[in-house]
Amino acid sequence: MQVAHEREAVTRAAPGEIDALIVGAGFAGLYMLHKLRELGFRVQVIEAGAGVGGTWFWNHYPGARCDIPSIEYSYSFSPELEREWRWTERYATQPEILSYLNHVADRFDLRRDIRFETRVTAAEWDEDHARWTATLDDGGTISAPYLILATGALSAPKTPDLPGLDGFAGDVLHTALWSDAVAIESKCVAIFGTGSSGIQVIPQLAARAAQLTVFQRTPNFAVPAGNHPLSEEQLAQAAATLARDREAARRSALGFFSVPRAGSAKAQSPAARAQRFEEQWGAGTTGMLLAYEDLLFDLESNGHAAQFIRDKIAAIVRDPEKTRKITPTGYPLGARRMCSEIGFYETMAKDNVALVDVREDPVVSVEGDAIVTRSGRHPVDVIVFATGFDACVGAIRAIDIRGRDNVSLRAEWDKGPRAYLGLAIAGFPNLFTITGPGSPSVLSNVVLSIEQHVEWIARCLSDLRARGGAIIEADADAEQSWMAHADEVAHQTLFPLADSWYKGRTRDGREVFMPYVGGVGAYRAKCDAVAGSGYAGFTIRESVTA
Ligand code: NA7
Repeated sequence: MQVAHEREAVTRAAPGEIDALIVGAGFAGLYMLHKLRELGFRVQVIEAGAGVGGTWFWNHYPGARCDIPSIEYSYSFSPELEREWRWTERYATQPEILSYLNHVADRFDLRRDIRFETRVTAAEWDEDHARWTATLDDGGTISAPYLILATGALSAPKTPDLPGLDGFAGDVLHTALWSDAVAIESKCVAIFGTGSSGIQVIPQLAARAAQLTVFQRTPNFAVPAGNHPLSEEQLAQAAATLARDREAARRSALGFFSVPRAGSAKAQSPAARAQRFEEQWGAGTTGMLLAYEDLLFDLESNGHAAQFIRDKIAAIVRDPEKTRKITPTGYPLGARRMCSEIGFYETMAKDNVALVDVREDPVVSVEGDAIVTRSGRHPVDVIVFATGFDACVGAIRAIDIRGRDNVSLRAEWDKGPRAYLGLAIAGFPNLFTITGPGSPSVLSNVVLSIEQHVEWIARCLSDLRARGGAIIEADADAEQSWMAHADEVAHQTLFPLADSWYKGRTRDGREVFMPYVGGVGAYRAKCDAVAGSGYAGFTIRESVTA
């Protein structure tokens, strides 16, 4: 009834016009489209890929898999969808997640409002007409009162600028832009990067290549993925408690079903600690971090957990030189993204796998058939970059966004990424960011965080529609206070002690910790309170066209 009533109140846009433009058709864009359409808005999605899925469309390197349990890393908005989809493994592979997203697109008939293989290159706010006009890479433009960036926090790939790379005669791949057409079998392969993607792809490459050379910059902590097929019994058990688990996750710190175990690592005896760590070692990606509730807050406790993992690494890798290079030191466990591994450390121990630490033996140049480091020459046929993303802000910065008075978002974010609640940016009216900087995003179960943002934005647009299509803009002082608060809560944890992609950097070198770590439950309560109060921290103006 409520939806039908809202449909009657649909906007005043002329036939063929749209109310909202969404950029991106990954988890965020698909649900945003569905939600707005359900509320009677006319929506157009622009997607660069040839299909839905966003990061899960592009990231199809061998071994790509989610490191959050599939049942948690899925939509909760439709109980029917939850009932009919059957995950086959605890941690879904990329093909399975992509099938899921394709199923969602079909089930909710989403494709008819998505324009594929089209990229938004620029977007400009027109104050006189209260609309955004986006420029597309096919030369067209499209305009709408509201612009929603569902561009993903990990979707703008980064490639290092190695001297001589252009002259390399072999194949070059990036894990985020994979091509199965490149032959790996019996080749000499080089891989740069040992983050989540590198750690997943390395065992797959080593099994097929004649020789694999891993160029590592910073060693990461990796724990056994603990993956397994999901039995009927396990699925039934999960289904029985799903609604309750989802609700608890929404109110939790990180948005997961599992929560940290009580107690402090440093307060326990070495024997009790070792036993608890052993129990958590096989408990999946977050297992070790959930061993004690103080691990992300107390350096001494954290040190015990870190040492436990270092000992495990040494026992698997054995070769003393490789162990020395691959063992993470100098930053707290969990302060950089925890990686989950299936056979990574065993692979690194193999004879056909070499490890170059580029911090002690830097790359000098790339030649036609080799990578030359200070200490020698490494012949290679294929170079794989597992060098990650311009995280949290890269995909937004890739669009030339101009707000009020033609202010450039890129130039503004050069002074430091900022967004009020990670949802809206002062100076950029009627623009929304899903999982933007200053929201839990990558330091939470991101699907849960996406759903929360989509639902908040949908509520906001409905409220604005009820006011005749009003204009909303974040206030600069509210935004500044929010970012200061986000920084303050980050500094109550150990996260700032590591150099990581969670941090953005300003032009003058200041660090900005981008994800909000004050807890997804507290964050949700804040967002709900803001909306409930009539959007405190925002200015709402009547539309000039009203
Ligand atoms: P990450 O986690 O950003 O990892 C990128 C890796 O590439 C990391 O180890 C980098 O080292 C390394 N890197 C970057 N440049 C170089 C050079 N020049 N030489 C050697 N190594 C380099 O990206 P992923 O794709 O693995 O994972 C991103 C997220 O996607 C992940 O958390 C999942 O949620 C999915 P650095 O640490 O910068 O020293």
